[in-house]
Amino acid sequence: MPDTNNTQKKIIFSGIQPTGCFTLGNYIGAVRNWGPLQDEYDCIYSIVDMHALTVKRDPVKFRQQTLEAYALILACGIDPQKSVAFIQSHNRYHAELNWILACSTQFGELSRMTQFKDKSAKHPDDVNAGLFTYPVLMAADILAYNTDLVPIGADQKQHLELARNIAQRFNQRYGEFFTVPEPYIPKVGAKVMSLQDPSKKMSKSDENPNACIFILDDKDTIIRKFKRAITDSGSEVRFAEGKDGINNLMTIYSCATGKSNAEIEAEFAGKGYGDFKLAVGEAVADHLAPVRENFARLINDKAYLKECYTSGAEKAMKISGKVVAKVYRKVGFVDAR
Ligand code: ATP
Ligand code: LTN
Repeated sequence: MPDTNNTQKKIIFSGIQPTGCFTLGNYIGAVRNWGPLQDEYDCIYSIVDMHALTVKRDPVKFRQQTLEAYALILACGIDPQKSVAFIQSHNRYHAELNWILACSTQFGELSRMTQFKDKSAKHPDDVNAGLFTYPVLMAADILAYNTDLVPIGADQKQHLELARNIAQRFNQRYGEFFTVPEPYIPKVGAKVMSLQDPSKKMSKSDENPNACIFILDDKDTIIRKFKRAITDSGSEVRFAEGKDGINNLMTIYSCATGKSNAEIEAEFAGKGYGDFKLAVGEAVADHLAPVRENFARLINDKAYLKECYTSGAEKAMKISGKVVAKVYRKVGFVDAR
């Protein structure tokens, strides 16, 4: 279990919102990289339900989605014995640190966040303060554990940069304290694009169901979605500037099979896009099959899930509680006892 005081290993923190089944983008860009890090680092992974509340949700469905997201990270290879795996709202220190950090964050810097601009344009009827201060809570998630590395997809780079700035500003104001975290972004697959519009990132909340692969989709559905994927008018399977659709499919195929672009080009030389799309669909479906099987087993074992997230929250509170207590002293709050 990670202990910020006496460990040699670097600390990893990452989170994912329980906003529905994970997409292939979430998986390739973030979650599938979490498991392999567990042996080398002290890893802390969270289902960030408080972040998900920035968009209106049906409470019954939201509770179910949070449990499913927790089961999904385990199905994707997070071992709750090796890592701290917990639900964000179970650890009140995130909200406490959020407030302190908000007081070291400028209105102007939050206004520049592209995710805020996109999401407020998408939900003009609910541009709530939580949506605006979302990145401060993300900084609190990360800094509460003195995290060294944060595995994320490319779209979260700006938020991570802000977390670094907040940490540095706090350190300047109150004396060196927070570790300034580094992003950990995969070289291949950091931004998986929509299958229907390869200029847009694949997103859980896309209205077009053919635009994204959900990691629990069955084999037929996966193959059908890839067959319908938008590609350019050419026919050669080759990674090239401007061929966003085929480049995206090659990236996905490479992540599912471990093959390089040169190997993929050789494999499909003389064959058309149709053959390639079918091969991508089959490779992805086979790659995801174990996740689907693990999930089916885990989601029916509510007692086990509860045991895991309860003990995860206990461990998370122990680590972050020490950090937040020190922060309270640093800013000058009177000791409570
Ligand atoms: P929503 O559509 O609900 O806003 P999302 O699909 O963008 O959600 P998040 O929960 O915000 O997913 O992201 C979880 C992780 O997945 C983050 O590290 C994020 O960078 C990564 N991620 C999300 N979409 C992609 C993508 N298309 N390609 C690569 N990584 C991605
Ligand atoms: N904002 C992230 C989710 C998230 C996160 C974090 C990721 C919340 N807190 C801390 C890494 C570290 C997103 O994917 N939208």
